[in-house]
Amino acid sequence: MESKKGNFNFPIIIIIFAVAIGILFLFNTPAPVELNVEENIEDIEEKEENVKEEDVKVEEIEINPDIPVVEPELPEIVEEIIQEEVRRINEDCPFGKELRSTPENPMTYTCKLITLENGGQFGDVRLSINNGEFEQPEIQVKKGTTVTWVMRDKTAGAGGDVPYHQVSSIDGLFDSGELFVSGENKFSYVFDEVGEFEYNCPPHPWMVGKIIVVDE
Ligand SMILES: [Cu+2]
Repeated sequence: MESKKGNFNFPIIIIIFAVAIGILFLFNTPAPVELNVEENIEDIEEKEENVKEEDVKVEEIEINPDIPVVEPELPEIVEEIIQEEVRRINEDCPFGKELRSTPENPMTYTCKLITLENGGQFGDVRLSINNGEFEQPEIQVKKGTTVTWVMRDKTAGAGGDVPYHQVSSIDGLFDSGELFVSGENKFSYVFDEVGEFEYNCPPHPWMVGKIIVVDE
């Protein structure tokens, strides 16, 4: 019985050894899933390092005052087109122009308004005085034209200034006296001689104008 028992136990011991070795082998071999996790962690760490490097670069650009900011310039040909347009506008508006620059159309303009009394049949030209200036400071008219200045400046007299404007010929040919915004607010003069006739507003020396009279 003993020998049989010994013979019977030997293969069982071999099997137990084999199982034990197998278990040890399994425990020593890392699972494929664990390997992938380690690789993923390394990838994430690398990406984080890249992101940190980019952040540092952006901060350097923001705080570095030595890097010049280059403003875009208009191409030379565009500048020439604009200057040509300005010349054309000046020719179109012999009595002056008002430029209005808008983002949609940078060259919008209107010619300054000179209204002709009686539809212009009698050659009468009406000019306005407003906003502390002669609004049509230089005009050209035909001989025999009546020019009428209309005082429209409601702000005259503000800040201790005089409450009127005046149309006074430099050569002493005409003088409107004090023109107030209400009451007698017009002054007319007939230009019967060819020539250039300058005038100003005595209380406001910066207000100047000129009437150029030409032959019919
Ligand atoms: Cu004045």
